[in-house]
Amino acid sequence: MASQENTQELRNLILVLGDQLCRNVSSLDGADRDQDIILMAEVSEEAGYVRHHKKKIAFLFSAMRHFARELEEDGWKVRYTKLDDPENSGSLAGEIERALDGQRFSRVVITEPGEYRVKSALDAWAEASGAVLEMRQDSRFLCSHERFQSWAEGRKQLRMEYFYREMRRETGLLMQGDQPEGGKWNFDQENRKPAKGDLCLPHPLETRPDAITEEVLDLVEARFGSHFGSLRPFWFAVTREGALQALEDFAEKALSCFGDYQDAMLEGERFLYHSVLSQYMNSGLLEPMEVCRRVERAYYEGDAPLNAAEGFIRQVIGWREYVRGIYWLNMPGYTEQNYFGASRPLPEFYWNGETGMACLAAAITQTRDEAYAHHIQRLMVTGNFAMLAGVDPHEVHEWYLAVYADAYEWVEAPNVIGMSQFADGGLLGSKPYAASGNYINKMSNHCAGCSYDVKRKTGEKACPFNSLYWDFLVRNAGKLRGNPRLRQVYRTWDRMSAERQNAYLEAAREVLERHLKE
Ligand code: FAD
Ligand code: DLZ
Ligand code: SF4
Repeated sequence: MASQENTQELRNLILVLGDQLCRNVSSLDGADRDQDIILMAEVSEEAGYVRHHKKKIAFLFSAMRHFARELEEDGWKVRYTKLDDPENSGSLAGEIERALDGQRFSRVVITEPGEYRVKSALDAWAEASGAVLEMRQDSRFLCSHERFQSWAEGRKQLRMEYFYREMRRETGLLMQGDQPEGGKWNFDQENRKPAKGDLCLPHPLETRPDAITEEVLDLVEARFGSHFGSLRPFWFAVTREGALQALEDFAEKALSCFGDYQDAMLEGERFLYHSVLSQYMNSGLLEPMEVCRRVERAYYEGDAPLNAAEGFIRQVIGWREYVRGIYWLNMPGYTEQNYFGASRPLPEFYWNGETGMACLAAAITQTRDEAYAHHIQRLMVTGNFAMLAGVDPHEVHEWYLAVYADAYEWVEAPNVIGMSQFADGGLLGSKPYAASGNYINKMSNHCAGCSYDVKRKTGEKACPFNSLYWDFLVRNAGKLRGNPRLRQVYRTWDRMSAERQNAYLEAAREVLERHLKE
């Protein structure tokens, strides 16, 4: 993509970030094809602020290049910097400076970046340079920062469920007048079925890499070869058209069972009935509302039951919007929170999957291969283990931010710091998502093939989650004992004999010694 500057006076320099690959992005509102220049840049600063999974970088660079090409074909002037352009300054601010150099723009326009880090850097650049920077709201989200702030104001607890109902009313999704379809807002009770090995499971739609993607794959191999993750086979869609096909495929093949098996895990099955659409929504290739409308249509056309359609829509207009609100309400500082004062390093096996714990090995190896794991793997396997083991939440946060193709801080941090590690002291949840091996055994078939025994509580063969669970509760009793939702759990602990209690704590000590070295 050649740069296309000319000497005539130009109006706006429009910076489109790698996760804003959407024709409806607000920075393009009112833009003029003849005068304005769209700037897109692959920069080492963004590729390197955490050591992203190779597939994540490849996905984004390829999607950026395809998007730039589509804009050009549509008559826009695009100035595109590739990572290996010799003149590449390595940073977004540097690329803006280079684009402005010698040109006469009246202002730089951008849609607000999703991450606080990038927003602050661009604000600081504008202040230092004296340039006019117009930062517009990101209209891809339903709920603005102001709206979330006013919803949150004065509430003791920020319950997602109430926020979600407002979003349902506002969008009219699955609504009959002012009443929810089916007479209930939430069908979660029906969405907790464990899966059995005999299910007929679809695979998310695979896209074959084209020449642009192949070039990017070579670049990523050369420049980021030491980063975590397998680069090939690479099958993500990298265009809007491809992402729309993936949505269609999900709606036709997987959605109908999405609800039933939403919380299930199966050895060897990486996707179950999940959509694998988050990387497309988070980068702009798909708009969340169009995804929800498609899912709603499947319900009204009789292709999906209500528990599936409602369950899916709740994740997108409920959880996704809600965690973004929480992020912006609590930044800066949110990612530094550490309610339990946890300080252990992240075990090495999070990077290589080499552990005898079958559930963790499955979640981590598929994360390595696919840059994907579904919600329950992230929450109840890798997240749960890290919290029980007392791993420093900032290290956990950096791991999640690096390893998933859909990871951007606005969505990752509330899910990790808040939901999975309880490091914010309970903004998102009324109690920590702590569980022993029993939960994993109920929701998966991993335990059957594990070198540990989920039924054993102590001893070398005992499932490590079992003793860690109690150790976590005892270690943090000062902070958790008063929690009404944990009263029963602490009662169970108090009723145990001192001998049994000590056996648990001793087993946890051994587990930590063994597994943090694994
Ligand atoms: P599906 O199961 O098909 O769900 C449909 C859609 O709902 C998803 O595509 C996503 O857009 C949305 N969604 C579901 N749950 C959540 C949630 N808790 N928060 C926000 N959106 C949600 N999601 C990310 O997009 N990026 C992340 O970096 C990320 N990190 C996470 C870390 C942890 C510890 C946990 C517990 C969850 C995290 N999630 C994250 C949320 C969720 O796990 C992923 O959105 C989901 O697994 C993506 O796969 P999918 O598209 O197949 O989702
Ligand atoms: C994640 C990412 C990566 C790996 N590389 C780039 C890039 O080179 N150029 C770019 O504009 N954006 C990239 N991104 C996405 C940004 O990190 C993202 O825009 C911010 O995290 C704000 O959400
Ligand atoms: Fe995971 Fe424990 Fe089951 Fe093994 S026995 S798969 S470690 S829950």
